[in-house]
Amino acid sequence: MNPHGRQAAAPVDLSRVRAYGDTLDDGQVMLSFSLPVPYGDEAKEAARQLARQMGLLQPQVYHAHDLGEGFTYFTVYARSPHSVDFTNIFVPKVGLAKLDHAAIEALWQATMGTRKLRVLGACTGDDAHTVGIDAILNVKGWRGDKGLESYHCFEVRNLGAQVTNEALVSAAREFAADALLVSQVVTQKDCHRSNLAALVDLTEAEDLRQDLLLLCGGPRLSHTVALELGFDAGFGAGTVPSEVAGFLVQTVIARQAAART
Ligand code: B12
Repeated sequence: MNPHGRQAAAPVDLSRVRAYGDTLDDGQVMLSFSLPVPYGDEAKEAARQLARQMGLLQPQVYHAHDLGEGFTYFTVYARSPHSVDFTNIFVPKVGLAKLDHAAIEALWQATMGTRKLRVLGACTGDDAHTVGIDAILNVKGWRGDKGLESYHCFEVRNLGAQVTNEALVSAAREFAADALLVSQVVTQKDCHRSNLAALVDLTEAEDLRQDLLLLCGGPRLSHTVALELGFDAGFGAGTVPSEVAGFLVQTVIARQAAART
């Protein structure tokens, strides 16, 4: 017993972790979805049956809401019999030292002198969500962390929204960019994947890929997805500019050192 009169927590078997609701290993999960059927008892039964087909046990419809026009929204509580082996999980990480503004500037100046690292940013394809790329690039920055424009070591150009891959690559050539920073927020029908993969293809076709660091970011992007798509790094929700600045400076310096040896 602990001081609160509760049973001491049982040790967790990390090789078979299950969802946790009320008690360890009970497998309880909550799921929400909509169906294109009118609200009513038949709709709730349809939601239960669908949950069973997903492999969930004892599904209960906790909440159903009439969305109108023949659609219903559900929250279903159920038990999942599945587990994962947490000891066997590997997630690629950007993995470089996290440096603050002053350390980033000092590292660049000590190694590269007065040359500036040229950064070209854009929100590409049909995507008009510029707040994310602005948060990384603009002087004001994000969450008290100043954007790349506030660093002496960067020369930043932000092309804004709905930039085609062709226009971005053409601007990269004209600007002699060291790095392209691409934001993708809309992910409907996986348009972010096809658009980002097409950019990689285009930089290869234009014989620019080896001269550029390709970074992408957005709330549904990760370093893993970025690597899958042929980018050098990916940054997700909550990224602050200094993480990106640190990655850029350390990677360009490392590449330059590797090229010399
Ligand atoms: C503001 C907003 C808009 C504004 C955008 C204004 C503007 N100038 O940006 C307006 C009203 C125009 C808009 C329009 C639409 N929107 Co909208 N919008 C949002 C909203 C509410 C906030 C987005 C935002 O600004 N977040 C704040 C920023 C700071 O966060 P962030 O983008 O994640 O960026 C951070 C990281 O991801 C990262 N990052 C981002 N980009 C990059 C790039 C690099 C290189 C790096 C390193 C890091 C990085 O760093 C940032 C700081 O930490 C979201 C919902 C939400 N709460 O997220 C919906 C949302 C993104 N919109 C959505 C949709 C569907 C649309 C529309 C299609 C709606 C419609 N039917 O018309 C249109 C699309 C327009 C278009 N052509 O793109 C959906 C997208 C769904 C999806 N998965 O695809 C969302 C999620 C809403 C929802 N729940 O359905 N939208």
